[in-house]
Amino acid sequence: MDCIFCKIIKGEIPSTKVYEDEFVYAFEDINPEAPVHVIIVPKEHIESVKALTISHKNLIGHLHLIAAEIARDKNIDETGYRLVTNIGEDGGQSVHHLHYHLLGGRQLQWPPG
Ligand code: D5M
Repeated sequence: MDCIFCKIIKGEIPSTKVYEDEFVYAFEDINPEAPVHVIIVPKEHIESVKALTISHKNLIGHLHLIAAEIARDKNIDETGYRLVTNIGEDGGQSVHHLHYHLLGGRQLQWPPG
């Protein structure tokens, strides 16, 4: 499958790994929008939140716990951070493998553009 994040997970495309376990892989965003910008993905190829089924319930809970752990490791959990996933064209999704952006280390603006 021609998916850039599947290739990153398999090590076919280099990445700066932040975290890995059986189900989840996290790496530094190639084009960071904040001092901390980590991409967190399930190893299973899932297109986006809209493709989730009840079978993914534990996986998504696990991924959120890992995101909070990475935020603690990056020392941004006291100041706060954002965990966001883009869905489809209007959502600004450019890579069609479910992923969460963990952003922090500066004051983030709301609403997003
Ligand atoms: O976000 C897709 C994100 O993926 C975007 O912030 C850039 C990042 N990206 C794309 N290719 C790479 C590689 N090769 N390494 C690290 N990060 C990458 P989206 O929500 O789909 O717009």
